[in-house]
Amino acid sequence: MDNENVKKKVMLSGIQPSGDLHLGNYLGAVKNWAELPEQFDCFYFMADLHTLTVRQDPKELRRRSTAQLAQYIACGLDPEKNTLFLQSHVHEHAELGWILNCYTMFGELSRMTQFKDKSARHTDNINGGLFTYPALMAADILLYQADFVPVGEDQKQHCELTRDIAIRFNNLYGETFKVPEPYIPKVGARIMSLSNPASKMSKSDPLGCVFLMDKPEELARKFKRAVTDSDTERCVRFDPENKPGVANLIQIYSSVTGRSFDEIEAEFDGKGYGVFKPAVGEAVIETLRPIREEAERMIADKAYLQQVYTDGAQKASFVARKTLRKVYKKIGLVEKPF
Ligand code: ATP
Ligand code: LTN
Repeated sequence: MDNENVKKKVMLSGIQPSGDLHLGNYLGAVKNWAELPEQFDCFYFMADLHTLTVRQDPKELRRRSTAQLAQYIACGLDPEKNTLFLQSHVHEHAELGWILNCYTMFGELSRMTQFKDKSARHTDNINGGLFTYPALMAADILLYQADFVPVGEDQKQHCELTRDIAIRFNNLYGETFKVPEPYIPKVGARIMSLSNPASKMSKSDPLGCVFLMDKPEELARKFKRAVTDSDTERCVRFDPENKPGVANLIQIYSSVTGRSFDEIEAEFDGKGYGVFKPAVGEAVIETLRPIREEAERMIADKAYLQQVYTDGAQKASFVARKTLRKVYKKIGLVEKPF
């Protein structure tokens, strides 16, 4: 069989448009995704339904959902090679989500650390969706018979639960779902907050966060202010334990320039933080400039984005529909006559 006829394995992931994409999302996730379509059949979506577990401003959610699509593309996710779509446009997600809720145990959901964290942070809105979120995430994955799910460490628990749900369902009704595996990239960079290098850079902590759409002046300011350490030697050395702020900046510089940690230490030998921090800022500015400019161009071209997410939803629906039909049949729902 030639290569063309070998069915590629399926890769699927999503990011919630609950904030704008940041450098951590890019270096730790989207940049790596862009290299996968040669090898895999890739589905990437904006997890807009998931954002509703926390109260959102409707106007902002709408803006961020399509802006995130523009940023995916600007980061290298070619819509010709990847299926890019909005979760809410493929109604099968919500439908299978409901069904899988009925195959997910209260005890399992109660053990999810993200539920515990988020319910501690939003005590005024501990809603049912926040609790049952992993069943919807399982639906996102299982609808596409995904083999691999590229996620960060914090989502591994949800991926494990997805596997358990798939196995449970398959045991009850026969082979229905592919049991997926988390896909943790070998060189996945974990980027920390510039203001607090002990916690990861995150949309929900905008203070030390470098957004892909930040203008160069803003980026320069953020890197100049980045927390380093009060070490008297003030030397650029990769020592995450004792110098977490500097190590984070070295990691960022290495990710955007491709230079090794040794090369970076040699480059800044004897130069101090006053030279190092602006140099990291400059390298990030040059990396993000074309991404921001391309994303801005697409955000202004609403018709183009609409075309991309329409095509994406159609392709995704085609696959999702097939799985959902199979599930309905297995569990005993009467086939829809129209
Ligand atoms: P939230 O603030 O809602 O937790 P987040 O900004 O931490 O969001 P996620 O939406 O959870 O980001 O993550 C989307 C993808 O980006 C995941 O694959 C995750 O591993 C990756 N990612 C997020 N933050 C970082 C980071 N600081 N370093 C590396 N990768 C990251
Ligand atoms: N829960 C993930 C976002 C997400 C996802 C998915 C990731 C929703 N559905 C399916 C991978 C596969 C998060 O909060 N980062």
